[in-house]
Amino acid sequence: MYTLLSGLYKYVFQKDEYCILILGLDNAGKTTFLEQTKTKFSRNYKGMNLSKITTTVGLNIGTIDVGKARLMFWDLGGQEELQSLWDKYYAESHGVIYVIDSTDEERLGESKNAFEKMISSEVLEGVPLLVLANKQDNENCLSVSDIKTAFSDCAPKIGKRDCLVQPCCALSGQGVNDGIEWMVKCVIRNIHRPPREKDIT
Ligand SMILES: Nc1nc2c(ncn2[C@@H]2O[C@H](COP(=O)(O)OP(=O)(O)OP(=O)(O)O)[C@@H](O)[C@H]2O)c(=O)[nH]1
Ligand SMILES: [Mg+2]
Repeated sequence: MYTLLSGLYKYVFQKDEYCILILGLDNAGKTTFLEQTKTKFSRNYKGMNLSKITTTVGLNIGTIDVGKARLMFWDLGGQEELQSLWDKYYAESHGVIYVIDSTDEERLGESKNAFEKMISSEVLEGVPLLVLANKQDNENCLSVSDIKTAFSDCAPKIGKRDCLVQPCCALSGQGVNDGIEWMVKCVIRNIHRPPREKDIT
């Protein structure tokens, strides 16, 4: 009886856990996005004042539950000297959210280089990629289509893995739900894909 009840309890309440990396250049809006995500998806989370967020040295961690999935986020610092730490987390990750500052055309090339280096890692092969075109509240920002064009030569390296470029405003929360829901769907699908299919992609 105990076994039956504990099995039922686990079936109903146990979550499948997925680790999601949040990467991108410094000032892209990664920590703001994480805070906004926690506020939107955690019932009792009292969000911090977004204007008080300062540059990340090291990492921020956050967890949310979406249905039967538990997402554990690792938001890493994006400054140049911290980017060398990103790959230490690749082996553990089930998904990557890459944040781009759509108002910073000057650093778009730098962001593309960091993105290209990240997706070139064999360890991340097949892992779903959510690219956030952040700061869409600025009327002079680059559009999703501008960003896709600027990143177009990354396409062969992205290969067949799931990839979505999502317009977003981390400050207001616009695009956050859509992005997270897409990521949940993809990580679940990816983990249940037969290994042979994963090898091919
Ligand atoms: N206008 C606007 N500003 C934003 C948005 N998202 C973030 N910011 C601002 O961008 C700045 C940097 O945000 P952070 O979240 O600290 O950026 P980060 O990517 O975590 O930076 P590092 O920790 O240094 O890697 C802050 O001043 C934010 O308020 C957005 O959607 N719109
Ligand atoms: Mg940060």
